[in-house]
Amino acid sequence: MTTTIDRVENPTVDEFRENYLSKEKPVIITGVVKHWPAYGKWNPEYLEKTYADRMLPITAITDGDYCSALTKELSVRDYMSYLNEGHKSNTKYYLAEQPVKDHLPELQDDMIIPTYFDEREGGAHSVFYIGKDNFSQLHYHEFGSAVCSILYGEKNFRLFPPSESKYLYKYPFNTPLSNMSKTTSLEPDRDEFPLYYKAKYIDIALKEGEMLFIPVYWWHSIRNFDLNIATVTFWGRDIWYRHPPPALWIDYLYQFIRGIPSLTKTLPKRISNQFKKIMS
Ligand SMILES: O=C(O)CCC(=O)C(=O)O
Repeated sequence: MTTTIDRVENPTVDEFRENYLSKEKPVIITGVVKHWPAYGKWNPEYLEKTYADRMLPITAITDGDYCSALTKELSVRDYMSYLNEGHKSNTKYYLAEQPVKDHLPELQDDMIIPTYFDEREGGAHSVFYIGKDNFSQLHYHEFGSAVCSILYGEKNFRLFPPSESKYLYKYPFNTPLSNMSKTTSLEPDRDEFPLYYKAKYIDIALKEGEMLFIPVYWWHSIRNFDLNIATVTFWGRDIWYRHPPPALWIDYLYQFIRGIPSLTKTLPKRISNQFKKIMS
């Protein structure tokens, strides 16, 4: 079942915090990214011309399964030709989730970190994505909020509220993939994943110059059709950010209980280190 999302032009920090951040409600923000130096500058020709020989880690995703993806190094030139040529293979190359400051630090100042969030939300870091004709597997962020900003082209998001978690075939909590769904497409097999088709979702075509606020615990998967360039800025801390939504409580309780044995092993050492520090 599809639901809708607000599209708001340049909201003030107070409007954003009151209407969206505090309610953990996604929104499309317009009129902000268009003022970044990156807007109108970051495009495939510019990147290829300026950084042709720069090597980038490219993720190779087979059959939409992000969880078992491999990484290989390609130059900007080779990656752009791969995208331009168009390939029919089940393995798709994707420049995904790479820190801008590590790979193209010259571009770091072209982005403006929005002031909607502050240090209570944790530190911010930005990564970039350049892709075409591929899919990013359904997942949520448990450590904080994120915004996705489109500098070139268009990206298609499917967002599911946290309340729909029961339909989304989450990997179990005792695995490193516990924030991911086992589904690997927008239309997973109906016999294998029947509940998926009961979930409410929002489909969004996020356009050039727009920014999407993705609240903590909201599930999202992404379909890229034509070539696009985007950044995602994450805020977060290394600990759980807000209490998990009721739909995930049982899973989180299970994870907590499983963690107790390792906590009892490390706790005495931590206390004794602290004690030594105080006494020295
Ligand atoms: O754009 C993508 O492919 C993935 C973005 C994403 O999943 C995220 O922002 O967490």
